[in-house]
Amino acid sequence: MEVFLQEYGIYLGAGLVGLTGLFSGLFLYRKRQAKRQVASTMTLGLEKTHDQLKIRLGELIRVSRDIDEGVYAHLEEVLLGADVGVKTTQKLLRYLREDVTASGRKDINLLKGYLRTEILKILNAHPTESLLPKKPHVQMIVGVNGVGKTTTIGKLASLYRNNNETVLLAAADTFRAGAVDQLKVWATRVGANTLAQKEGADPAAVAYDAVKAGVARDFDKVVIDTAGRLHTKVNLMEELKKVRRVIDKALPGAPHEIILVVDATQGQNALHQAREFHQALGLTGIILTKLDGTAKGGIVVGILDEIGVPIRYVGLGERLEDLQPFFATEFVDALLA
Ligand SMILES: Nc1nc2c(ncn2[C@@H]2O[C@H](COP(=O)(O)OP(=O)(O)O)[C@@H](O)[C@H]2O)c(=O)[nH]1
Ligand SMILES: [Mg+2]
Repeated sequence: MEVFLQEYGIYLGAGLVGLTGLFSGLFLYRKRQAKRQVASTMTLGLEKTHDQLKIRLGELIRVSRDIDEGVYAHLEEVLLGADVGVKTTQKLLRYLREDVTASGRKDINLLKGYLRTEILKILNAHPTESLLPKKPHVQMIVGVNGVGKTTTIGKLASLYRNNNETVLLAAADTFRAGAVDQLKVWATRVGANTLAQKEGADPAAVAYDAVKAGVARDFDKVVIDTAGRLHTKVNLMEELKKVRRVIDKALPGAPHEIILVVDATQGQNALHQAREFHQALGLTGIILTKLDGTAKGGIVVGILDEIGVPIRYVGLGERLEDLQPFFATEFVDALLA
């Protein structure tokens, strides 16, 4: 009997612990859901980077009194850890030292405020120029395989459609199996048109036809998807330059934008890609995707600073609405809040 009671007691205890766990789990889940409903897409998309920065800066602030040499050294580690990159980290630290010296205010509690100002200084150095509207407005989207070009084109088309613009998507990635169909699925989903030839067709010919069709049928936007990799013997950059030349033949002055898509989870590799594509093609904008999948969102600051090309949009998830225009202030606030 005693053994039975003991065992019963154990089960009861375990049951209670389990129930409490279940309820507190449910409570935390509901709380998180509520937070998600009020937070902006930017805040949610940058959650990983934000949380990491919050922990590491929080520790630094807790154990320090003034912004001193030790703080600069730690901050350097934190920024490098968020993939801001060596050059841009040095620049941020230099700005910070200058501001701290100039103001004479070293209280550690001012650190985040200083950081916000210095990051904004860098982000605002390369603003997006407003473009004169062209009809059709032709955008050529470039980038290596798997970074999110086709998905991003689908999301861009959705934004344009919401704005009541007519959109023609050109499937000039004729190399990758399934790329044409993937683009068509997006087009159907958002109410855009596509122009495609069969797999293996000449990408420049597809782009040419699309721009001609865009002019003839009076589309507002023509967005050209391109390949990220070709047969090894074909040089990607040379092929993309050819596509660009042919677009200009179809409509002098086009493409009006050449936008590079890079994957933020690739870190410093994304920076190398940006440098290479910019050298070859002269980029007008950059879109950074998959920021939701990394704690290294500092790459945004590094890329903007080192390449000097404006960030146009950021990809913060796989849903249609997860492509957001990039605004420096909103970005920094989501990062440091
Ligand atoms: N989590 C996340 N995934 C993304 C984002 N953008 C694209 N992807 C995913 O990246 C993968 C490759 O995308 P795709 O558009 O085919 O790349 P492409 O080869 O450059 O055309 C797909 O699974 C997309 O859903 C983003 O912002 N966040
Ligand atoms: Mg693709």
